[in-house]
Amino acid sequence: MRVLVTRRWPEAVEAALAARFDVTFNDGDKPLSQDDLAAAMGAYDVLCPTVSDRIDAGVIAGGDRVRLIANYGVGFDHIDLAAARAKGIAVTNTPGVLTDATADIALTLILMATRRAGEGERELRAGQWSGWRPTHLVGQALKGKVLGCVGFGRIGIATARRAHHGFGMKIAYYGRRPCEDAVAAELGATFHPDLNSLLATSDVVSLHAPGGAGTANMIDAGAIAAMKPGAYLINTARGTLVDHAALAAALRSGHLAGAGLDVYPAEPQVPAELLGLENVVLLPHLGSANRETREAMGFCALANVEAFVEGADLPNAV
Ligand code: 8YV
Repeated sequence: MRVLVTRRWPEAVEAALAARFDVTFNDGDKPLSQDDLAAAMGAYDVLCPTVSDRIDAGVIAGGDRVRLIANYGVGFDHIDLAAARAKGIAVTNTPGVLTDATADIALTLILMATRRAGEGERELRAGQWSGWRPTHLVGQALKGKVLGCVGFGRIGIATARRAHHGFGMKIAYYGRRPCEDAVAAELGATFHPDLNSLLATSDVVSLHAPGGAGTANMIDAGAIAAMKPGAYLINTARGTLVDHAALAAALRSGHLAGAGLDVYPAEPQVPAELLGLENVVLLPHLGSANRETREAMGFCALANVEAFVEGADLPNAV
């Protein structure tokens, strides 16, 4: 059983994988090229990609040996599922294990944006801090403000829990259907079946919808116009959800007070119009980046590979 892992994984997971399978880890900091990925389809039985690999129809057509694509990560919009399905290739992901880490980064961005922490750090490091004064870098409080979650799955709910129980925020959400009664009761969460209605009511909007064609540019110029003046936009989901030219315009005009982003449409490129703006916090896709989570993601992917080899039901088929 030949397995290709496209990036280096935490040591403990690599050791566990290497003990069971003939595994190749793509060494180095660079993702594999599209040609390398296509060639791998004919040379390996299992491919373990990450969000930085585009497993499109061209790659999938590259060979007939791969039978399982075990993604290291929960989002799978970088994998052409229809092309995989057409060739009978199973696809799995790693849900659940990165919920807390990603919700932590959502809160990091909410706090950094509303308390102007990035601006303050840049000012201090540039030697421009002139000392404490009552009007210096004054941000906004979270207590009593409305957090509007666009998407209310595991990560949306975990973000809302932190914001509500930890910071006293009120919770509203938009999604395909209302959440479980127990969650709604715990958080006092208000369901908005209409996106613009959620946007109009939220002081902080946090995106937790999957990427892909169905959600591309859902936060476009019209949606941003529907947001409350002085609101904040937070994105830890996928960059493709947002029209960044419209976001930059709203940040420049002051319609939005700020934004916090961890993801971008064509990573590692960051939309140039954002780089010069003080009121946006820009992180390099850190959502799942803590040691425990990255290990758990690896062991979750490994469990899927093992189940596949044993002919058992795949724990996380998508
Ligand atoms: C992962 C993510 O680190 O799981 C996801 O969907 O976006 C990340 O936080 C990344 O995808 C690794 O493949």
